[in-house]
Formats: sequence, structure tokens, C-alpha cells
Amino acid sequence: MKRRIFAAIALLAAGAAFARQEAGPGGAAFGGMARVEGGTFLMGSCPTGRNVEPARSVTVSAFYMGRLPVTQREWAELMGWNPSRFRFRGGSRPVERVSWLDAIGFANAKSLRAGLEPVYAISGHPRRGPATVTVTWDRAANGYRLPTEAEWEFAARGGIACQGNFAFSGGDSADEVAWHSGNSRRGTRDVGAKRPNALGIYDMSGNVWEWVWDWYGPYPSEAQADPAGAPSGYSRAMRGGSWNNASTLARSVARSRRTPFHRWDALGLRLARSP
Ligand SMILES: [Ca+2]
Repeated sequence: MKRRIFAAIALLAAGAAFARQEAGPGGAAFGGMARVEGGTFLMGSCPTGRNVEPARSVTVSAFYMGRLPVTQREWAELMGWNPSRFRFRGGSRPVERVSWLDAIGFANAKSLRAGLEPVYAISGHPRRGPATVTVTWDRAANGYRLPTEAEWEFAARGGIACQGNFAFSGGDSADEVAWHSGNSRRGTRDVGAKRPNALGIYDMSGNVWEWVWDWYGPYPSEAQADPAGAPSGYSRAMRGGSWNNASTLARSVARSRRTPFHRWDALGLRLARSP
């Protein structure tokens, strides 16, 4: 009898977990992530506006991309604190005011929670000076991570099926797919409320900027496979524009950067995983 009750409870719990995962726009397999098949695209080329030069051929291997930016609810539940300026507007707003290093720590914490291998090794501490901090990425580890800049742009453009078709992630009209300074009413907005792109990924354009792995640097002109940015640098790249920026910065090709210690109420993250 006891065993039967236990089995019933276990089934209920599994059902609840399944329902949680399937509910809402972030649902579906692989923890709310979309599979992005590998392919080759012209990174930096925008058919309806200015290119980011030099636009060049980039090949990206298959990966998984979070359908939604990390929310305040997810962050607070895992980390025990919510740094967001807009925390009083509900847990479905994207988390912001997280540094690149905070984002790295979140990815590792989420991997450990899920029984996966942490992807990042972190040494040094910002309090002992920024130069003491180094982060290395173990590409063989199966845990959560930040996307590379190339992965971000490839996913934003809808992957191999829809490459380069739109200025923004999911369309040519910023208002249909993105929260930007012209329509956000001066703040973040609940994730998943605008139309997704062809891969079922939301909010890449606008809402909050998203940290990516790469050190920011000029694009090389030659073709690349799975590029991961400059070998070293001063700033990390971020993508997608935000509630606080004009829609031109929400274009799929637009780039910007901040130091890895910078926290800002228009800057959050989205997680990726290798298959
Ligand atoms: Ca975004």
C-alpha cells in the first residue's frame, strides 16, 4: 500500500514537472529550448539595412537555444536573489542588472541543479581586481552556457531555413516582434508576449540585451567555423537591443558591448546548450 501511494505521488510529481515544462511559450523538449540545426550564413549581412562589416561566411554547429530570456523568477529561484530594477513588476519580466560574470555563475548553477557538467571554470575574484578573473569554457561539458555571438545571430535570423530574411528576429516590423524604446513604456516587459521567430524563439530583438560568450572585437574577413570571438579583450559582446534603445539596435545583426562586470537595467541573458 505504502509503495503504491509512493508510486502515485511520484507519478503526480512527474506529471506536474512535465506540465510545467510544457506550459507557456517556453515549453517543449530540452527544458524550453529550441534546437537550432547547424548551417552556414552570411553573418553581419542585413538585406533590409546596413550590414555590419565585414559580413562573412560563418558555419555554426547544431545547438539548443533558450526560447525565452532568463526571467526574474528563474534567476531568484536558483540564485536566491533578484538584482532586477523592475523586480516589482513580476517574475515574468526578464532578469536584468546581471553582469557577464553573474551570467556565467548562473549557467553553472543551473547545470549543477540539473545534474549536468558545469561548462565554465572561473578563477580569481573581481574584488581582487578585474585582471585576476579568468573564465574558461569547456566545450566538451554538457551543461548550460551563454551562446556565442555567431550562434545568437544565427538563431535570431531563424537558423538555416530563414537566414537573412528579416531585419529583426522574426520579422521586418520591430513593433511586431520587439519591445524597444518606442513601444515599451520605459521598462522591461513580460517575456514571450511578442511574436516568436521561425524557430519559436521569443524576445531576441528587444526587451533586454543579452550577453553572449565572446570577447568583443572587429570581425575577421575570412570565413569561420564556430567562431567564439576575440582571444582576449576588454568587453564582452551583447546582442538584441532593449526596452531602452531605438529599434535599430534590435536588428539581428546589431552589436554592442560592456565590460564583464557591468550591470545595467536593460541587459540580461539567454542560455544555450550543446547537443
Ligand atoms: Ca532580447
